[in-house]
Amino acid sequence: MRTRPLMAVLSIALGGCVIVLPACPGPTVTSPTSVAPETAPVVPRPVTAPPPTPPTEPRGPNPAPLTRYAFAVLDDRPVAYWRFEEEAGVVAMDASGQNRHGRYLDGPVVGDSVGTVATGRAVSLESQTDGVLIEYAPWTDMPSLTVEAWVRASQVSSAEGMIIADKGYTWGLFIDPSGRPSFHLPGDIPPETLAPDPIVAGRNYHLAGTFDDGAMTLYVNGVAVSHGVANVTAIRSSPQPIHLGRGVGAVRFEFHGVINDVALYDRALTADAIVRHYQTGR
Ligand SMILES: [Ca+2]
Repeated sequence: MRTRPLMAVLSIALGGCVIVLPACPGPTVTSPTSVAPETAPVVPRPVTAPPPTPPTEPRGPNPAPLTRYAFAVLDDRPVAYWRFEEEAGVVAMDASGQNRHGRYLDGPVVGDSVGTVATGRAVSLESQTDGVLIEYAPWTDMPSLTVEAWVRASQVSSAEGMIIADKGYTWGLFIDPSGRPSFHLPGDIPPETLAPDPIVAGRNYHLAGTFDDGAMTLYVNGVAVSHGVANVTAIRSSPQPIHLGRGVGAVRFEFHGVINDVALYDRALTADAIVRHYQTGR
């Protein structure tokens, strides 16, 4: 009977693995020449390393420093907050820290201003199609709501009215054809709230609309100028995007002028909070 060579026996017993080959699985024997790169001491981080970015800081390639107005908004915990501090690109950063970014449509002029230092740069919308789009997401379905924005319109009257901020067929902050601000649920005529006076072209305004259990209020420069009662007690959910400065499905309702610092909250802010925002940002 022939006897298998010892190496062949080991090879069979170990499934074809030969102990002396470095490619075999099992405990690793490290050659002396590979020690240096593998075991080089870890250099501790310098004590001056910057701390992690707080969650409320805006994310992006060029985050703008927070203004006192931005702090006032963030103190009231918005669900989304677009400051329009970008100077280029197509992303409108959400400063709420929740990454609910928007997208600039059709090349609006970014980096403009409504003229107040507190609110910084803004977005200027003068063509029929420029605006900002925030794609639908479940967070946009809010039974109670506050929407606020700074605006400086370059024209006030229009054929159909001008959208400031709108969630299609759900709610809208609007300038009606005669130039009067409105916060309404689309389709209801007359609108639930409507300012008694038109805005003036070239002037800055802080506008806010609130909805709570069917009660709707429109604020202009911190003053509640119109109250209304909706035919629902909770804003319905709908898979519609939010859009600023224009309609989405057609070239309609285009806003002409500058929009700045649009914030949304999933509840009705108090009158005190809204006047505080106006006073801080004007
Ligand atoms: Ca801004």
